[in-house]
Amino acid sequence: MSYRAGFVGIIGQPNAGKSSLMNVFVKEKVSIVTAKPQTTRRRIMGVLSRPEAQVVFVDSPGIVKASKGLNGFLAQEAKDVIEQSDMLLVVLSLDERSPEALSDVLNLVAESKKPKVFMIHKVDLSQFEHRISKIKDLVLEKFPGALVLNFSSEKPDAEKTEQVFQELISRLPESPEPLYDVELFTMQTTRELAAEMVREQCFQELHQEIPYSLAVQIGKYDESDARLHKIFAEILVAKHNHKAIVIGKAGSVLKKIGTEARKKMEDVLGVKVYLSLNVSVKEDWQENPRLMKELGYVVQE
Ligand SMILES: Nc1nc2c(ncn2[C@@H]2O[C@H](COP(=O)(O)OP(=O)(O)OP(=O)(O)O)[C@@H](O)[C@H]2O)c(=O)[nH]1
Ligand SMILES: [Mg+2]
Repeated sequence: MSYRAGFVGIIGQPNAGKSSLMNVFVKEKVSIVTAKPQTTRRRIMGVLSRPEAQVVFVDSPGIVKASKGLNGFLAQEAKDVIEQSDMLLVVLSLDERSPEALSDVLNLVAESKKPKVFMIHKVDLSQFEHRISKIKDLVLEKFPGALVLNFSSEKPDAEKTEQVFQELISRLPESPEPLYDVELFTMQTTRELAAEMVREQCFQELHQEIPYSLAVQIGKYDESDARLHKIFAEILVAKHNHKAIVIGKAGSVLKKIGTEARKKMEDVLGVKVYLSLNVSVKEDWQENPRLMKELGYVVQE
């Protein structure tokens, strides 16, 4: 078989396990994962290179309906991933209670003629086993003859993973060479990875609307000592009263976020990390196109 390479857009509802799935295939923690929906905010690429093929997974924000603000950006980002990928991996989770949410995903991908593989995800959740055939019927009704695979990223099985991989590469275009350096597993810079690790920890430690309305920016990133990266990160919150909550009593919450994020960075970056965190208020940044742009959530004005 000739060499193949291309972009596989991972599309699904919020919390369907898209980022977890990509991390399983890439065998690295490329994209952050939390129990809360809307964790992923922009496309994240993860690369799997093998002698016969290179698969560039493109993780995307879960599908939401919105046209403005941060949610508008998330919706647009998912649409752009559909448009710019060579094929789609459509993730339908067993723990999604709403049939409408599944239909929304199917309707959105139906607008694209690109090759598609459907995946019923989280099949380790045996209490929802009865939903497997229902979801499969829903897919086949709309996409007769489509390939529908079952998968669990929580308990990935090597044989199943290989099967999915083979199904994906058989639908990718032939390519004279890899698209990216075969040593790379993500296109994110260390700064971007570090910011995401802080955001992941914020999602884990904070509740209600706070994680959804914060952003993380890396100020200084000092790698002059190759064994100890010094990282200065700013957590931007949207409201004055959020600042005290993120800091916590005597700084306890911020300290926990910092300690855990630092450990994750050390794991992923493979170096010791000194992490300094600061919290500041940028009022309602997620409604403000200029501030959103500054934070990397690029929006058309
Ligand atoms: N039981 C089970 N849980 C899973 C599986 N895959 C992911 N999860 C959990 O589902 C939750 C959401 O996972 P993510 O990978 O962040 O989901 P996502 O689709 O990227 O979510 P957004 O980025 O918010 O759209 C996390 O708590 C994961 O641990 C799976 O195969 N089985
Ligand atoms: Mg995600």
